Amino acid sequence: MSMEFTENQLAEVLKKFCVKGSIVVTEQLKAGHINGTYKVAVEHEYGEYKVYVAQAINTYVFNNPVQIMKNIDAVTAHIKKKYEELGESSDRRVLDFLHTEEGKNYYYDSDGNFWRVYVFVSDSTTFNIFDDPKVIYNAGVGFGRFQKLLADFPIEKIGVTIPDFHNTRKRMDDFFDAVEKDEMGRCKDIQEEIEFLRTRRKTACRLQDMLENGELPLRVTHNDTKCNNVLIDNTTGEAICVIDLDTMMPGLSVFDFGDAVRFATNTAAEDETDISKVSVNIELYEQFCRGFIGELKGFFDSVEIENMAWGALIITIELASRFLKDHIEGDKYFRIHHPNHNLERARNQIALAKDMEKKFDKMCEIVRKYS
Ligand code: GN1
Ligand code: MG
Repeated sequence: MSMEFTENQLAEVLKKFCVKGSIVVTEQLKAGHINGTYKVAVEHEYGEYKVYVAQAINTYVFNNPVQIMKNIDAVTAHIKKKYEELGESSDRRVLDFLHTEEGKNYYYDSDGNFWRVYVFVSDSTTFNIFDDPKVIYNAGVGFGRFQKLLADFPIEKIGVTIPDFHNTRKRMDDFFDAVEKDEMGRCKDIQEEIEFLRTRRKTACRLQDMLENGELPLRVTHNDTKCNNVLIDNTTGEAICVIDLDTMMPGLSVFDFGDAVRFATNTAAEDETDISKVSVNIELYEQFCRGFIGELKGFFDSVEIENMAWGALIITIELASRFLKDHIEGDKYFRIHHPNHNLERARNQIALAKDMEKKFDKMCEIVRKYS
């Protein structure tokens, strides 16, 4: 589905969310692979400027967007309350969603697009590549604090927005079903990658098995902790606020840890095609552990601690399978910017998983050091 919109469409959306004034700058934010995201600066009366983020939800991926907005409402209200209880300001530290005249935090436009708008957090940046140990430490603290703030959020109050999102057994089954069907005839050229996933299929189920056996606890988790989902303060370099709350669901803490590690400790971008550049930067990994696990000292069960590094490896294998499946099926899920983009992403994740396998003992040791 197209996630490109014109300035006129954005103006109509902002009007619905009661924003008065005229758009002066529009910038499409392209880091996410799913939703359509625009940063819009508006000039209000008396020359005052305000910046918003308008997002069209990809309803091919999220077929119950109203549930997403309900979850977001509950989660952001909870975080605000927590800061109040701590006697701290929640200003800039939690996303502030606008409401329509009817009091809703979403709006369906005349073409059926599902929109939401929030206030852009001023003086903040997101990183797609991490090279500064301080910043990655702070990102770890940011995700850790987020988990802590939600520790007493009632799990039954959060609805499932994508069923089986990190059910890796199902992900693997779906992948091999797609290989079987081979609807675009692309499998003949990717035998090596398919073989890699075949040999890791059993490993990939480890944490799902543990969840089903009751060995790992279900928690309220973010499930998409790519480190570009934590806003970093331009001045202090500290984490301000966690964003992209669409996949907030009951899940495994080890995957929140793992997905952050997968993205931020990669020495190359997620779609770098020169895979000799792809590896886990252990120094950055250590800083993330120090931030995330250090912030949550005493919070995790010992089984979770023992399985953190597994979370990183398995989420990387899972994402490789998701990118490759989408390539096999004709790129319907992840937005691509050129042909074979999903294949390139999958190869990158496979290289990363292989490097994690090599460094696995060290990765476990570092987690233990900070727990
Ligand atoms: C997607 O939208 P974005 O880029 O934050 C995906 C994640 C993947 C990620 C890989 C809902 O996240 O699961 O890990 O791409 N989100 C969804 O870059 O599928
Ligand atoms: Mg996302």
